[in-house]
Amino acid sequence: MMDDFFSEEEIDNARLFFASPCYFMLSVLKIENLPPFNYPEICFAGRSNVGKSTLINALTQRKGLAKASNTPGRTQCLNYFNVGERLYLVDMPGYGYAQAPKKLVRQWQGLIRDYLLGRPTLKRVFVLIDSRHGLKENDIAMMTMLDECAISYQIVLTKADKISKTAGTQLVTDITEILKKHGAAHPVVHQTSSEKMQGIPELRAEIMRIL
Ligand SMILES: Nc1nc2c(ncn2[C@@H]2O[C@H](COP(=O)(O)OP(=O)(O)OP(=O)(O)O)[C@@H](O)[C@H]2O)c(=O)[nH]1
Ligand SMILES: [Mg+2]
Repeated sequence: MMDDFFSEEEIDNARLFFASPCYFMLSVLKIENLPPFNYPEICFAGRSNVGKSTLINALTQRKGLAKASNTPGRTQCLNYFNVGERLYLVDMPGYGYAQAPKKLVRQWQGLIRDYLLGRPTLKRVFVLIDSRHGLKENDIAMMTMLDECAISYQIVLTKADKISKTAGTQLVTDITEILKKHGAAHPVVHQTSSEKMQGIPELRAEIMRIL
C-alpha cells in the first residue's frame, strides 16, 4: 500500500473521530504547567501566520476553537486542545515574526525546546509551510532541531488555494527531495487548504494512523 493512500474507510473513521467533542484545555507559558502524559499529542509548528490555528479549526470543524488572526504572533503559548478525550492537538507559537521583542523570542525558543525534549507522548510535529513561500531558513532550522531531538515530523503545506495546481505539485517534489537529508522527517508531504477544506480529510486520516 502506498504511504500516502488513504482508504475510504480510514477517511470516514477519521471524520467520525474528529466530530467527537473537542475543547480548548489550557494555555501553557511555563514548562511545569504542561498537562500529564495522558493522551498522545500532535503539535503544529510553523512560521507566524502560516495557518496553524486555522488548520486546527479546519480539522475539528470548529471555527473559533483556536484563535486565528491576521495579526502575526497571535498565538504566544502552547495551546492544548482535547479531541474526544483521546488526543491532544497542540498549537505552537509561530516563529520568524520579525517584530517580536527579542526577550519574548528567547522565551518562546526555550519553551519550545523544553517542550520538544520533554514530551514522550508527542507523536508527531506537523511543520506547516505556506504554499506561496516554500521552505525558509527558519523552517530548515526548526526541522534540524527536530532531527537533533529525534522527533518525528511531517511537512504540511497550507493555503494551497493561493497557488496553481502545477506550482503545488512542483513544491511537493522539491520539498520531498530536501526531506531525504532530514533523518526524522516523514517522507509524505500533505497539501492543504483550510479555506477550501482541501486535504483536510486526508490529514485527519494521517493523524489516526499515528495514534
Ligand atoms: N487563503 C487561505 N488563507 C488561510 C488559510 N489558512 C489560514 N489562512 C489565513 O492566514 C492567516 C493566519 O492564520 P492563523 O491560523 O492565525 O496563523 P497562525 O500560524 O496560527 O499564526 P500565529 O498564531 O501568529 O503563529 C489568517 O488570516 C487566516 O485566515 C488557507 O488555507 N487559505
Ligand atoms: Mg496561531
